[in-house]
Amino acid sequence: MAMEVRMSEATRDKSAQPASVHGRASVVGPPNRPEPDRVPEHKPPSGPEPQRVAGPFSGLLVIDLTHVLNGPFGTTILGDLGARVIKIERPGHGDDTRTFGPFFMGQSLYFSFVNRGKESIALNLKAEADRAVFLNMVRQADILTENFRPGAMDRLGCSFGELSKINPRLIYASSTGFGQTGPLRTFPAYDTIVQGMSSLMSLTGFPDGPPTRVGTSVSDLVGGTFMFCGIAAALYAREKTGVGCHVDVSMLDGTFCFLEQGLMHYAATGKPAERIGNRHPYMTPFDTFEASDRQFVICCGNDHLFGELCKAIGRPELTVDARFLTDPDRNKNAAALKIEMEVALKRQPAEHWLKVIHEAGVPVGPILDSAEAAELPQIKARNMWIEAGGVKMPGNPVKLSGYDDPPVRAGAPALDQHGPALRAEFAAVDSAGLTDGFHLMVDALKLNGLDTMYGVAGIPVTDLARLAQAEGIRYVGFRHEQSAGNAAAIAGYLTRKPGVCLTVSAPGFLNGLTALANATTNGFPMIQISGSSDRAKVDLQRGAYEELDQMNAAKPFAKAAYRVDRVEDIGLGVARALRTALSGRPGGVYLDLPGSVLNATLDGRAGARSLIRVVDPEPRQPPAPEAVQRALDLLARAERPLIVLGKGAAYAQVDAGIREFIEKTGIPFQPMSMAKGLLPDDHPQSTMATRSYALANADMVMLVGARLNWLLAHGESPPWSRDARFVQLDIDPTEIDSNRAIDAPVVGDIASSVSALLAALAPGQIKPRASWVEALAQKKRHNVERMAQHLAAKHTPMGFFGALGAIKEVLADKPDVFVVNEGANTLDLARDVLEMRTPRKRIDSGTWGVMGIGMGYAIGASVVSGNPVVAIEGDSAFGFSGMEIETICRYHLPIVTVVFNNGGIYRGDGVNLAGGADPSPTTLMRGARYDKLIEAFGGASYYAVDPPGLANALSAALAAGEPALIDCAIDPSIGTESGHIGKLNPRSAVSVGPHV
Ligand code: TPW
Ligand code: MG
Repeated sequence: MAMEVRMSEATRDKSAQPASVHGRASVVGPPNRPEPDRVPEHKPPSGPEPQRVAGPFSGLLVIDLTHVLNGPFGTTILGDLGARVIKIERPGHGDDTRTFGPFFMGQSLYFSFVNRGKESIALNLKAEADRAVFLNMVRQADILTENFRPGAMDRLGCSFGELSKINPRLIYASSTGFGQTGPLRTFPAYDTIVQGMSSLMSLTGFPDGPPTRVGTSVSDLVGGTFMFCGIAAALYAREKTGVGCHVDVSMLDGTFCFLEQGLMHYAATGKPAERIGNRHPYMTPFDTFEASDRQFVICCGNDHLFGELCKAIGRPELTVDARFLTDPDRNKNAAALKIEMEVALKRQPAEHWLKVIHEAGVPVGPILDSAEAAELPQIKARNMWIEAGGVKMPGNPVKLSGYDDPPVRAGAPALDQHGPALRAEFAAVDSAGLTDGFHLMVDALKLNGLDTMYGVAGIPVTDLARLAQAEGIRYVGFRHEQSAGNAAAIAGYLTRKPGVCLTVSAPGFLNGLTALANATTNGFPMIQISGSSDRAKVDLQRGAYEELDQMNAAKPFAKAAYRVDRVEDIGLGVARALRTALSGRPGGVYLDLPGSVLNATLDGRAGARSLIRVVDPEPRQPPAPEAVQRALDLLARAERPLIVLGKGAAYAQVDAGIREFIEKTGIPFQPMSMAKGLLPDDHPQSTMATRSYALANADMVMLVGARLNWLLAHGESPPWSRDARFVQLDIDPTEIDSNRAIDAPVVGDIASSVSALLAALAPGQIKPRASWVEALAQKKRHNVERMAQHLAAKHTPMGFFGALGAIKEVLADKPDVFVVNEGANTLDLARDVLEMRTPRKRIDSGTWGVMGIGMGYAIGASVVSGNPVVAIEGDSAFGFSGMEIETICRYHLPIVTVVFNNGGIYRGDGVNLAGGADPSPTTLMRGARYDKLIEAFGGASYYAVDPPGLANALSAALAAGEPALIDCAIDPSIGTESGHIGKLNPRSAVSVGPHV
């Protein structure tokens, strides 16, 4: 105590905190300020994590199953001394203390104080895949700690006996309330229970007050401390014996042996000791004393010091007082002595006495509150009030010469923060510590958050699909690879994470390749992973099973094609595929995996090291400031500006920014098909209902993530004005001037470009002419009225408009429903009729106008979102992927397929010009009942012949939330050949007979 005071004064001048320790006012430097009544998500600090500290325990691996306080306190010391501590927590909830206050910077300080520097993984030890990871950790661990009630670990099959079988060197430490043996072994224990039961509570407090709990959870902490001691001892023993042992410590044992004189008294007299306040039972004066302002402590251990003390406080006569001559005398008359001393002490403040008594050589010390203690220069000098993860907390109490004791340490982890990395590191290895290509592939995907796979199983990827599913990747098995690929592609579009499609060699690969090519064309991130045959045979064309040079076949159809030729390159292959698929303009990447690589083995640790977690796979690419300025200057000069929103704008997921730009500038906008809903279709600035007028008359066009390809007539006149000028926002510089001169290219990712435009936009800088806005509005009113008439048509058989009018009504109050759409008339008319209100809910044939995407897209959208899907399919379009309704039923997906059944491609009344029995090239089966198909798989079937019937069927199907198919009988004679793009359809110059 005396030393402490001297140190605090000696360091006062040098200290950045100009503090005396004796007054609250001197306490500077903010403590962690609690944020009351909130249970926030634990946010780990950003920035690089401080490295684990090197210490005497560096190299030791601790699996920490402890929770709450006692065990975590002990394992924190292990970590402070260099051990690597992996905290295993319950999935979803984690350590109970994560929800305990006080909170600071989004973290529970209760949790952070005793879990700093640890790694966290959420594992369910009852689930096979998690258990495999756990057992692999056990195989490699030095120490396992747990503080469950005895029996709990046994029930999990994780007793010391069981685990030491797979790792005899394992030190297994159990820290419990009452220990592994004895009648109370399974009793629940909390600190206060143990303080009471150990008698500590009866020894604490003043004689005239009730038994009192010590002001911290000392019984808990004692358990953790002794656990640490036990582990240290067991480590030393293991050096000699080569085997680990079971460390069994208890809070009660630990507290009991801390009772010191409480038990001495009982041992000597047979009577319990009594609580005596702050006094020492055998030394006097050794107590708290009252100065004029506050209490402080004097500890006087012998007669000589007593003499010095009396002189120092100006009461030398007390030394000759018969009541106080010897220590036993003073013990007997402690109360009287205290009164005599306080007569003097109360005349001066504590600060005065601390100095005077200390100078007399008598141990003396202040009584600080916790804020003062934390700011004590001595605490600082010893690195005992450190920073970890941005919060203040007590440091490492065990100092060792030759080892660093840094004042800034790694913080406590968020729940499962290190889960993906740890799962990869402790990937399944066999008993010889080997892993293989299958496992590495699964681990590489999981490490990068690729958690779903769409595919068709078979040689050589069956085990890959099986293992992926076992390891927690969702595997969705399809009937045809093209649909699996389409599902992966749309998943990529919706989530900005590449969708993964798994195919078998040669034919399966080729089936999937269509989807990969389509994804690339549409800018959807996707990875097709395909097994392939033995390279040695394929390359010499020796006729291998499913022989095909797949990588080279894929190249022209994908953004990139890679092959993994060595098992140790799997991590690299996945990393390259992921980054290529996502960065720049997203697209499809092919990854070739020869069967021989999948079943090649590798040392488990080397395998784990070979995996790569891709950092920032989709880096922002902000546009040049001058490009942004040029675009704004140009737009400011426009009289009749128009914004065209493309799929790229929808993909960017900067919906609010795009809306803000459009609304701030007042520029009318035209959404491309899949950008519908980015702003609601009924937005006053939408030109949906007056597209041709808008295109023909705009004098300035701003393309946002929309390419000037065939879908926009290559920017040519007509439909565009010859004099229109163009601004184009695109990630890919080669899109600029691809069809027409672009006056202001803004090359960058859409998110960055939109925010740069918003930041540079001056209020009122851009303003379309009122006459332009009014002309558009007028045209719109006219067209909307005309459309309403079409939609109200209730012919039987139904026309397209009648059917779509019914669907439009049912979907009007269901903005979360995805609309998937393909066909010719079915596609074109549904696009115009069905209003979209939320972004990325309309998915259709896209850039290629491809048929066959319907069921795959519907399944992908449903799997990633869980939302209901309505797939509106031409009868021809449906046929391309119709078998996937079995997939839909097998996975119970809430997808309602509506087949617009007009008996053919475009229409159902085609004529065989040869007059033979065969149907015409555009004819499909008359009167087919597609609803019967889904009955085979237990789905709900409906047959609708008029708009009210269709509306009822759709409402019922959506309400059920189950797979359903509605066959919708459409007049076979009203379709237009090629729908809205008939002009792209070459017609024979020499008549081939009557056209319909
Ligand atoms: C992979 C050519 C464009 S539209 C269409 C075909 C076959 C079908 C139109 O008939 P549907 O619609 O679906 O019954 P509707 O309402 O007009 O009767 N193969 C592929 N993609 C395309 N685009 C085609 C063929 C095509
Ligand atoms: Mg049709």
